[in-house]
Formats: sequence, C-alpha cells, structure tokens
Amino acid sequence: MTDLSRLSSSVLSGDVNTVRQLTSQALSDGIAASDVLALGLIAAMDVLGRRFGDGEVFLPDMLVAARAMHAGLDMLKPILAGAGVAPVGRVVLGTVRGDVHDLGKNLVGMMLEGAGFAVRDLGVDVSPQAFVEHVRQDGAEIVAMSALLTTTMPEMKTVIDALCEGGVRETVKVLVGGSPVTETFARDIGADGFAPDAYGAVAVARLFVAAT
Ligand code: B12
Repeated sequence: MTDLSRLSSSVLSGDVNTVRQLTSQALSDGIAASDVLALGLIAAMDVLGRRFGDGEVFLPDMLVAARAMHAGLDMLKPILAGAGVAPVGRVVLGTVRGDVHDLGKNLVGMMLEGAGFAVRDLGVDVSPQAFVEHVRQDGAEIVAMSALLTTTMPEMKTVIDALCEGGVRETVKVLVGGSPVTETFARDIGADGFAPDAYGAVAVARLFVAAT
C-alpha cells in the first residue's frame, strides 16, 4: 500500500516525478482520490505553511513545492471532477486582485465541477471588472472568490461593490473562501456564503442553486 506520507515528503522536496509516480501508485492501490489529495498533497502544504511561518523555508521552496503539488493535482482532477454530468449551475471563480495563490481555488473549481457545476475559472489576480463581465456573459448564478492574503481579503468587498454597481448583485450568490477568510468576515462584507474547504464549497453552492 502506498505510503501517503512519502507523497507529502515528495511534494515538500519538489520531486515532481516521484509525486506523479506515488499518486499513480496510490490510485492503483485503490486509495480514494480524495484521500490522496487530503493526506498526501494538502497535508504537505500545511507542513510547508508552518515551516514558512517559522522561517525554516523561503519563497523558492514554496514555488517548487507548489509545482510538485500541481503535478499530483493534475492526475487527480479527472477522477475528482467525474465525467459527463449535466451542469446544475454556473459559477464564475477566481482569486482576487493582487493575489496569485491558486491551489485552493483550483481544488474548489475541481470539486464544483465534480458536483456538476459549470465553472468558468478566471485564474488569479482577477480584477473586479472581470468578475462582473463574466457574470453577465455567462449568466452565472454564483461568484466564488478566493483570497489567501490578509492584504487581499478586502478585494472581495470591492468585487461585491462592483457587482452592485454593475447591476448584477441581485442575480448572483457570492461565495468566499481562502485560509484567512472567516464566516464573520464573509457576513461583514455582504457575501452570501463561506466555506472553509472545497467540500464545504460544494455544499454551499448546492444550497444556493436549490434556493433559486
Ligand atoms: C504555496 C504558497 C505560495 C505560492 C503560491 C503558489 C500557487 N500557485 O498557489 C507562492 C510561492 C507563489 C506564494 C507567494 C506568496 N505568499 Co504564500 N503561501 C503558500 C502556502 C505555503 C500554501 C497555500 C496553499 O496552496 N495551500 C493549500 C491549499 C489547498 O489550501 P488553501 O489555499 O487554503 O485552500 C483551501 C481553503 O482555504 C478553501 N478555499 C480556498 N479558496 C477558496 C474559495 C472559495 C470560494 C471557497 C468556498 C473555499 C476556498 O478550500 C481550499 C481547499 O480545501 C501558504 C501557507 C498555507 N498553508 O496556507 C502560504 C501563505 C498563504 N503565503 C503567504 C505569503 C505572505 C505570501 C507572499 C506575500 C510571500 C512574499 N513575501 O512574497 C507571496 C504573495 C504572492 C501574491 N501576491 O499572491 C502567507 C500569507 C499570510 C497572510 N495571512 O496574509 C502564508 C499563509 C504563509 C505564512 N505562514 O505566512 N505563496
């Protein structure tokens, strides 16, 4: 049976080839993709965050590890996302302006796709105008925003203001998340929902579409 802690270590050391090999092996061993994700890939990012906070690792280490995590994520994506499911709702997703963290956002996108949502991923460093334009273009029911920095969290409120000014606030539900974001913050900025992780994001998005 594949040792998922070895997968975590490979992510931490940025060993892309071993990450691919162990991810593939874990799946062949019958380990659920969600466990490979949580116990192998995300676990590594948690360790990395602590080490970065303690000054033990630096930005280049984080970039190298993030690239390795992406290699594993790419292999899990088709499994987590499922196939051929009719869209249950349309989501415009992005990491807010000034913020380039995208691993969590990508997971949220994958899980939503897996739950049958059509997801327009605008990427990172997304301007408020881009959110508004794509809500209009796609006729989306949900805007999902990610922020990983305390300095970029206020951008979420700027996007909500832009949705109001653009006359589309009433047509969408706003879902926010990212490690520094809290339920209280979400309420304070006038978002409709918050979830602490990608699984929670799906649960809230389902409630949103059920209510429309
Ligand atoms: C990898 C990483 C990077 C990579 C990002 C690569 C990439 N492609 O994403 C790089 C090296 C680029 C980077 C840069 C920086 N980083 Co950085 N980074 C991290 C690290 C180690 C991991 C983040 C991560 O990917 N976690 C794994 C994912 C899966 O978790 P997640 O993002 O939290 O997402 C989950 C939930 O939050 C939620 N979620 C996320 N988005 C959404 C959206 C919705 C709608 C919902 C419902 C839920 C949801 O669901 C996700 C899945 O369960 C964190 C530490 C940490 N452990 O968080 C620091 C961290 C976020 N970074 C930090 C900092 C300071 C920076 C820099 C400013 C460093 C610098 N001095 O330049 C820059 C900023 C660059 C910028 N302008 O954005 C700080 C932020 C501190 C703060 N409170 O503001 C952290 C916390 C590190 C630390 N301990 O200090 N970083």
